Amino acid sequence: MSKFVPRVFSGMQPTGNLHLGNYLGAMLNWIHMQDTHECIYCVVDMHAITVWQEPKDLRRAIVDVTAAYLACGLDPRKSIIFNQSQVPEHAELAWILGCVARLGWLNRMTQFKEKAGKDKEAASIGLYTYPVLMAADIIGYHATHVPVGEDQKQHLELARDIANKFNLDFAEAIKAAGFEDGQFFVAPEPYITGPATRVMSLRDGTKKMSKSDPSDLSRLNLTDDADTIAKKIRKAKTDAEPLPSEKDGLKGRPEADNLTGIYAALSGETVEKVLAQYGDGQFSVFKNALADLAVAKLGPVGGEIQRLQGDRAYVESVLKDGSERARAIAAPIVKQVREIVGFVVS
Ligand code: AQP
Repeated sequence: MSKFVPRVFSGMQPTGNLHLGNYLGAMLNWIHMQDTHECIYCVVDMHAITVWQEPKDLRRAIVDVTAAYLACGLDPRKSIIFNQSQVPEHAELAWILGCVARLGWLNRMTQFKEKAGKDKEAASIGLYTYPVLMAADIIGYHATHVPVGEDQKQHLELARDIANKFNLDFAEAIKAAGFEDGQFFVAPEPYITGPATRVMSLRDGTKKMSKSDPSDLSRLNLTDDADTIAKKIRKAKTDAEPLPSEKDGLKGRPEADNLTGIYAALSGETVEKVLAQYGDGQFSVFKNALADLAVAKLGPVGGEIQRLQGDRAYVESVLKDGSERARAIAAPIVKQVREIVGFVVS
């Protein structure tokens, strides 16, 4: 049995409004895990600045994303909710882990390649080292489980590699510090599960739904009103064929596959059942039903986000309290890291 207490850590970037992909891919698991685990949920503002953010927009986005966390059902009495930059141990540990991680490991990260695009020379160094900060976020709390969407799988594997290499590189010092099994860091387990671990763009079924997509029509934001949700679903790209009645018929049809998956995830039904009901019928009938369902599920969340955005003082108090509680966990762990790597700690 592991000596590490089960502990959940995850985060989202305040780079815009939370969307359906964030909600189905990560947030639903976050909410459920609050009842079974000690949970730490972070607004990762230091990750956000790996691409340019207007300071006043960033400040507002941090509050807005926190409001969305709370509106979705994260409860500050059950979970620690905070913004990353208020706990300086994240940055300090990222530096140390950056000296453990290998260049070759980072060179393999596909998200950097996608985000940096053709002009890699112009990308920030932070965008390149982003996965090392993410490793520090997680292992700096000895977190054992990380609920994320499918797109984060590779970064999680890197966090595991960094944790294991640290344990190996410093095995003697770790034992000398009293960890007889040589395990200082725990290699965190990705928790990628649920009906929609990869929600795709409404404009292109081969691209993931993302906050940073320049087209707002590509995503359903949790703050969209009923008319906007209905409009986006009506305009969602589809192909010329009707929906198939069997799951096999979705192969090679990314948009139909995505919309069916979204319906199934929101309704709690299987894809087979959705296709049995809407297969062979007109796409417009299915889209109307999907719009009604999305409005019913997301509408109340959007209303609550708006209410909380009007109570900025409360939202900021949640972050302040959460940051103090987070720091109380991270600071002793990072202090031990300083000792293990050989710094003089006075
Ligand atoms: N489309 C998605 N489907 C399922 N899960 C998703 N996640 C993000 N998009 C999807 C999961 O949500 C959590 C927060 O991720 P993020 O803050 O990196 O969100 P984002 O929307 O991907 O943000 P950006 O700023 O737009 O980044 P890029 O441009 O990289 O996509 C994570 O658990 C993620 O897996």
